[in-house]
Amino acid sequence: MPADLAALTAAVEAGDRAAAAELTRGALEAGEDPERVLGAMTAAMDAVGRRFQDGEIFVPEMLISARAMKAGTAVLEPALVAAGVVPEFTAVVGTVEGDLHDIGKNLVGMMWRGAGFEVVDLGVNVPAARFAEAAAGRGAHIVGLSALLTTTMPGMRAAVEAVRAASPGTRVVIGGAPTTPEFAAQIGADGHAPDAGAAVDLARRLLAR
Ligand code: B12
Repeated sequence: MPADLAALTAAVEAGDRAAAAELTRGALEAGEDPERVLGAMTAAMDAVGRRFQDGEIFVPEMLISARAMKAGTAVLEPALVAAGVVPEFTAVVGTVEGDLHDIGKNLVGMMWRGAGFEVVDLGVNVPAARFAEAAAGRGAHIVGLSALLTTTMPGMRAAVEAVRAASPGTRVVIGGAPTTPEFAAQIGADGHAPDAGAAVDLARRLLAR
């Protein structure tokens, strides 16, 4: 039912958790294809990411939309599993060793989930070897490293090297306030994104076949 899906997109964009869950339930009960229901929510997160990049909205609004999407996907998940819809890409995210900042990393993880990726979140203070283990063990297509401290940025180089050694085909991208595209190039990462919206574009670009 297209009208319901448009309402679902609007609910996620507005960050209305209850409506997102209810409209997801309604769409499924009406026999809507779970993949199209997911697409309606992904479209909302794409719009949110663009508005964030354009400076129209800020972190709190993005978090609220991401939570609404989470409420919808919680309802949708059993239907997706039953329909055999598997995420096309697996991503590993984490904040590098010595660094406890996780708000930005969480946003990137949420936006990647919103883009339909399976996201394995390793948390904060993650040693290089743990990124490598997870990338190889989960067959990750992409690894996202976050650092907010200049003192923990060197840990990104170690993590890039460890992932490359364990899992040569995996893309590695970095972000966090002190990082730059130049630093990403220096440490051999595949890319850098300044915010969570751009992280979606970057991942899609790198993983495009
Ligand atoms: C909140 C905060 C904290 C909280 C963290 C809580 C938490 N759960 O994360 C607490 C209080 C714990 C904290 C502690 C410390 N902090 Co602090 N903290 C901040 C603060 C104010 C905000 C960070 C934040 O969440 N920003 C909002 C998010 C959304 O933005 P973001 O993280 O940059 O993420 C975006 C992008 O960078 C990008 N991104 C982020 N990660 C990734 C990853 C990938 C793969 C990609 C593609 C993109 C991407 O996308 C995100 C979303 O758009 C910053 C100041 C600032 N303005 O950055 C200082 C700041 C980072 N902290 C700082 C410092 C010094 C510390 C402490 C050392 C303080 C102390 N003396 O104890 C400790 C260190 C603790 C540790 N070992 O990590 C300094 C760092 C200075 C430096 N150059 O190294 C800053 C810059 C403050 C300052 N101006 O001095 N901090």
